Order: sequence, then C-alpha cells, then structure tokens
Amino acid sequence: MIRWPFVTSFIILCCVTCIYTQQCEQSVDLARFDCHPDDGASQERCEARKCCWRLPIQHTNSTEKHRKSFQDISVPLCYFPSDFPAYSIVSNEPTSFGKRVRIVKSQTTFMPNDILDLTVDLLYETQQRFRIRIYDTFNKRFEVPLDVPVVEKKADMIDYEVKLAQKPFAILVTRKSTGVTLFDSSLSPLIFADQFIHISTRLSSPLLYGLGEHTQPLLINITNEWKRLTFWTRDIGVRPDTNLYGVHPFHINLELNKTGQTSFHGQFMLNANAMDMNLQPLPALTYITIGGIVDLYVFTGPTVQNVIQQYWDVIGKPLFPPYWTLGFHLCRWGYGTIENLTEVMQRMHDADFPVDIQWTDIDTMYAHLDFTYDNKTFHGLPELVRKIKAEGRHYMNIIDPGISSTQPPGTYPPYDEGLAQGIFITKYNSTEPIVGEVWPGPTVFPDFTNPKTVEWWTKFLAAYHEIIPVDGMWIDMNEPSNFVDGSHEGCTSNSLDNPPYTPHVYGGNITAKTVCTSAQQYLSSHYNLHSMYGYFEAKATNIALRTILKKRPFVLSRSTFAGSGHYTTHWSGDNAATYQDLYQSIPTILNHNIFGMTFAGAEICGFNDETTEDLCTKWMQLGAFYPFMRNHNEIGIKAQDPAVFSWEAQQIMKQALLMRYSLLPYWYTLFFKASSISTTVIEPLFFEYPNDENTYNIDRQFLVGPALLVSPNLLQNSTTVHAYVPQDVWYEFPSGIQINKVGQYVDFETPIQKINVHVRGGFIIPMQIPGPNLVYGRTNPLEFLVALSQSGSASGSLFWDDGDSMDTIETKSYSYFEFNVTTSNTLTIYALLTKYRDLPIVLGGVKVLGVHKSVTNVNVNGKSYPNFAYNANDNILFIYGVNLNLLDDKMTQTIEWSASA
Ligand code: MIG
Repeated sequence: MIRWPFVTSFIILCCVTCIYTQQCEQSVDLARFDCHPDDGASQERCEARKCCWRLPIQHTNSTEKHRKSFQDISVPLCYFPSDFPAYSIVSNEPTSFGKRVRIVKSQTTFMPNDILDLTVDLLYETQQRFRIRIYDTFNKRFEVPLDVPVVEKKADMIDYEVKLAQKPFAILVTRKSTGVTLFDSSLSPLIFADQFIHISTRLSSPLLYGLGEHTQPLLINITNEWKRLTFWTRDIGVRPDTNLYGVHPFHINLELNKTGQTSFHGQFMLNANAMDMNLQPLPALTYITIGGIVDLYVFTGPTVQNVIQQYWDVIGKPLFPPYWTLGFHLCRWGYGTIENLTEVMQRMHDADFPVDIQWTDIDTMYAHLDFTYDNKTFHGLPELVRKIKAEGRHYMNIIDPGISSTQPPGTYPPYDEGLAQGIFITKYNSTEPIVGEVWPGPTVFPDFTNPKTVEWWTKFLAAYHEIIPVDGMWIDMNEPSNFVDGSHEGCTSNSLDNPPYTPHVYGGNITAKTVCTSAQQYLSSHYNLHSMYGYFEAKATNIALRTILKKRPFVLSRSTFAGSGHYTTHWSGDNAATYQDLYQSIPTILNHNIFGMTFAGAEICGFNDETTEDLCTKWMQLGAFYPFMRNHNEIGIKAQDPAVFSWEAQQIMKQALLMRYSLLPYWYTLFFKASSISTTVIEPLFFEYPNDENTYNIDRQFLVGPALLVSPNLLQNSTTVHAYVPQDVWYEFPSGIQINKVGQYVDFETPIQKINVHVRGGFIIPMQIPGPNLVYGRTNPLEFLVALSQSGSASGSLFWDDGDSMDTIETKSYSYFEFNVTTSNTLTIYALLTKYRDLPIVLGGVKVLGVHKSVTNVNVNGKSYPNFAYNANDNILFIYGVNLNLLDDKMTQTIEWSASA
C-alpha cells in the first residue's frame, strides 16, 4: 500500500533539488562516478567542473570512515551529472576487422586539451577476444610498444555480442550464451583529453583477480568497498596501498550467473601511462590514465585458464627457464668480502645443503660501478666463479641500469662509449643525458628502447662475462629508481613533469624517485615509457645473454610490465622478515603467474629486518614450493643462510629442499606447459574448483600445477594449519596416506618439521631422486607417484631435455612422455617424442596410491616382475628397481598389477 503523505514530501524534497539541477538525480550512492578524482575536491571546484556536489544519500560507515591509505576511497561528493558533455556517433562503417566508428562532441570538459573527434575501432580478433581502440582521429598518439598480434580479419562465431549507444556514445559487450555484461561504458562519461582519459565499465560481479603489482590479497572483493589502485613502476619495499615495481593492468572478473556454472572473463588495458583505477561496489571500474589511447581487450574465457591463455596470446607466453634455475638460490647483500662469501659457501657445503646457484650483490662491484668487481675485497672472484661452475653449480650477479657519469674521462668505457653513441636518456629538448643518482653516485640511464643500446649492453656484458662468467643477470633498480627526484637539476615546469592530473602514485608526483618524465627516450618521452623501463631492460638483457651464453637465458628483474614474463623471472622485491610477508608472498606469486610470470618468487626468510629461526624455517618450507626459490637478505643484518641455524632447523630445511628437488621433473614439465600451452605453474584453488565458492578467497594455500596442494604453516607459535581440502581424492605427501575429510576445512596437526602437502587423485607426478646438485643429479632414476582417482585412473606427463639449450621447445629437441592408468590397473607410458637422447632417462620405481585390493602379481612389459610390495593398511603399491629405459625404442611400455579380492 502506498502511503501518500510520504510520497508528497518526497516530491517536495525532490523538487527543491530539481530546481538545483535535474541531472544530479542519482538513486544510489554506488552509482556515483567521481568527477574530482584528484585530491582537494570542494563544492566550488566541483561545480566549476559542471558536476554535482552532494552528500551521500546513505551515511554509511564506509562513507565516513577515516581514510587509512591511498587506496581508500569512498562515495564521491562530487560526481558526474547525467548530462555531462558526451560524445556521439557520427559514422559507423563495417571494416575487415569489425567496425570503425567516429565519435565527436562539441563541448570541452574541465581537463585541458580535450580531443573532440575520436575514432573507435572495434576489433573482433578471435572468437573469445574482443578489442576496443579509441584514439584521436587526426593526430597520432603514443601507443604501447608491445608486439601484440595484428588481426586484420574479423573472427566468425564469436562468443560475445557488441552493441553501441548513439548518444552518449557507449559500448556494451555481453556474453552471448548468458547475456552477462563483459564491458559496459555507459555508466559514466568518456573523457578523452590529451593528459586525462577516463572510461568506466560495469563489472559483472564485485569479485576480481589481478591488477598488479600491488600488495593485496588474491581476491579483490569490492562488495562493500571502494578502492583505488595506482599503476606506475616504483622502487618501494613491499607494502599495501601503493603502486609497486611492476605494472599489469589486467584483471579477471568472476561472473555470478544463475546456471550454477561459474564463468570468467578478463580485461586488459594496454596502456603504459600513469594510471588510477577506481573500483566501486556498483560494481564498476574506472580507468583514469594520463596518456596514450584506450586500447582495451576483453577476453571471454569462459574458464579462468582460458582467460589467462587468451591474455598470454596477446602479451606473450612465459619464458622457459633453464633446468638448473629450479634449484635453491642463495644470496645476500653484503657478503662484503670474498673470505666471507667462501666461508658461507663452505658452511653450506659442510652442512650438506644443495646450493645450485650462488649469488652476490652490488658489494662485489668496485665503487658500485657496473661491469666491475672489487679486486681488493673480492680478490679472486673470477677464479671462485669458475670453481663454482666446475662443480656443476651456477653463479649470478646483479647489475643496475644507472651508469656512473663522473669517472675520469677515458677510465670507464661503458659511460664514454654510451655517451658517444647517444644511448642514454636525455633531458627534455636536449641531447644531453639526464643525470640522477644511484649507488655509484651521479648516474645516467641507458635507454633500452634504442636498438643501439642493446648492442652497447651486449658488448659490455660480454666483456664482463669474459672476466666473471655469470650464468645470467639480475637486473635491479629498473623502475628506474633514482635517489633524487627527477634529476640533479630538478625537472621542467612543463606538463610532462607536471600533468594536470596526477594518479595517486607513491611520493605524490610522477617524477618522485625516478627520472624526470619529460626526459626523452628513443621511442617516446619517459612520461610514456617509464613503466616499461624494466620491460625493455629485461628484453635487452635476454637478447644479450642469448648472444653471449648461447644458452637459454636467465634474467631476474624487479620491475616488470605486461609481457615481461616472456623475457624474465621476477621476485617480489624488498619484503620483510615478518609472518605477514610470509603469507603475502602467496597471493603475490599467484598473481605473477596470472600475469604471465610463472617463474616468480619472494625473498625467503625476509629481506629487510632480522629473521628468526621459526620464521626462516617456515619460510624455507613454503619457499620450497615457490617457482623461484631464493633466500636473500639486506646488508647490515645477520646472515640467514640455512647453515647458520640450529641442527634441528637445518634438518627441517634440508627436508624441504629434498622435497623440492625430488619434485623437479614435475615442476619442469609444468614450466614447459606454461611456455607452450599457456598454463600456470602455481595456481589458486579456484582454478581447479571454480564452482566451489569456498575457494574464491583462498590465498594461504595454493596448488603446484593441478595436482599438488600446499597448505603451509604461516603462523608463529602455531602447530595447526586450518586448511581447506576441496571435494576430491587427496593423499598426504610423501606418506601416500589418503585423507578422509574432504570438502571442508581441516585442522592439520603441523609440528615444525611438517609441511602439509597433498597429492590429488587422478594425477601422476614424475619425481626424481635428488643428486648433490641439479647438474650431477640429471641421470638419477625417476619415480612415478601415481595417485589414483575414485575410479582408479590417473594421468601425467614428463618433459625432458638437456636443461639449458636455447629454443629446445621450438626446435623440438626434447623428449616427451605421457602416462596414464586406466581402470584396468595398467600404467602405460607413451614416448611421444624422444629427441633428447644425450642422457639416459630411467624409471626406477612406481608408487601407486589408492590401490584398494591386495596386489599379488605385477607385470612389466608383459613379463612377471617380482620386486613389489603392497601396504594393505595404507593401500599403497610400491614397485621398485624397475629400471625401465624410457628412451627405449618401444613406443609404449606398461606396468600392470593384478589384485585379488
Ligand atoms: O637500494 O642491490 O631489491 O634485492 O639487495 C637497494 C642491493 C638496492 C634492492 C633490491 C635488493 C638488493 C639491493 N637493491
């Protein structure tokens, strides 16, 4: 029943506001889009923008809460009216790739240099990939120099439907099968000014993943939250609420639909300029970037793995790492002297730890100069490195981009020659290099977008490699980081250094602790290229290493951009020795997998601050399941290599390392798949259980490939792990005992010596008995861990090659096996490719989990085989000493067991 008095007063109230301006009517706060995203909004400023200034309709806690951080935003008081100047369509032509639409508007907005005539290309690139490009009709603007696929022909049978609104111009993309919104720009005005581009999209649910690099949980849940994420590469230690080292403007959105089947889609904003993304619970996302064009991809999935594959098709697949890089890496900043370094190496050796890769940091350099070593404090380093390598181990060192500009002329060729060749970033409107300050003092910055720089870099790395034969390069400080803001002389006052809108970058302005954005690079201004500095350095280093080593390159970069994973590994930078950062490493590394950097890690035991034995032990255990496993810490604090801890702690750490090493054939195969068929290496649980809502928010556990569930102890003073076990068949690793509580949270008894790892039924894990290091252990026998599913089946695969030749995947110079158990109790091994034959590859044994009937007979390749044992308590069959040569010419080999009831 309608209560009239209420309605009347509502109308009266409403009319008061109607007089003010009709177009401000907005029934819900959540639908307000911020017209003053820059700080300092006031009624006066807001109204000068022709926007609406109102208190929120509902006073909620969230609107009044005190802003804790940069990321905290809430209902804007200043928001766009519905009649804000808008573009409308003036022409719409079909093209070979889709459609070309021209949109214009007559009124300018509050930002200088509005572009009033725009072209919108709608590219139907594939069945699942749609691309929207909005650009200036008349003037060429900066576009991200990433080699993305060029599609000239419209795809047929597409999974999506595209509709356009005439005025205000808007694009609506929906999923054909369900009608779910994949992109909808009608919610707020499109603004396209020279240094301010604003476009919003409706989200199909408030549950998102991706958007890096930020210190955040895996699930970005904006159900009740407004949130702002900023994108601009920055040298700043791991912390929440700020832009960090890398830029990955890609997200995956979970679609909640009524069918009970969950679908996913993704969006990638291919834009490298400083950017804010505002998220609001409507749910909606607003992109605010200060340059370039709108170049937005929509990926329709529908599975989360499909979305990732579709994204990687655009940015490039992850690199395939050399086999030895999967070993344990040990580093620290501040070994200080060669004596200390050798002492650490000796104690690790004496304590019987494998250190496949020994690293050193900037303290080995002479006066922090790139391409040098200190012949006093590190006297004999070249010999030491050769010795490490002769033992089948590897050595890595660091290099920073900043090149010292103050050495006496003629004494430091990297600078002299670089200067002569004009390869350094120059000041605005000048041919003079811009000078900042990094470790060696005043420095200039190589411009890696210039092909000449790649040659220069290769030359000096090659000369360095002659002296110190490094096995790869660690590239740090490449945001690029600068100890002064802009340059020694400050920056210009032009709009490249002082844009009319500055995204909410750490430090408040875009020249903070980096070079002036007005500085010039070969391809464009630093303003446009800043966030790709690390990307181009990684690419250059990858190319240089291929030339120098003639081996598969290994690069470790701190700063990354979309597509960096094709050239480099990444670590999450300067974390701290805290339980918080122990946990944080999981969502961070999972995110990097999503971003195409499958080979990623975090500093084990913590980089900043002193670690403790408990923390470091737990971290070594977790780190044994990072794709990239390195223990590294900062200068001036206690050593944290495993050999400094108590005997007990050492045994536990060793156990973790043995576990890692024994699983490397499985890991290596995962990396092969990532590089060839675009699957992730570690993954969140929801990837495998997308219809189980319990998994959406899990980021204290993860899966290695689809088959190993890792549930680490992340807490101090705790001997239980409260972990989710998805509905499935699971066996404890390595015991092989099946667990009976599934589809629920379980409290696992976890004393310090235990890591909760479970193997999923239905999978076969290729394992290997570890050797003293990854080179010497190559020919050790393999073991297949067969974890049977409910129906008694399982499958797996194995990739094997020489470990570090270039392009073994592309040239098919590897061996590849698939194996499965069907319900007939037979393990069949198919040798699908046996091109790598230099080393033997032998299957030593098979362990079958979940064999519920007692086994009385085993046949290997049809012949009765005596060496097996059946454990009836735990339903485990162990077949040992088989020694099957997997490279045998027989195409398939079989191991069969028969069971009596
Ligand atoms: O200003 O090279 O993140 O891993 O040890 C610090 C010294 C420079 C930062 C890196 C860290 C490295 C350190 N570097």
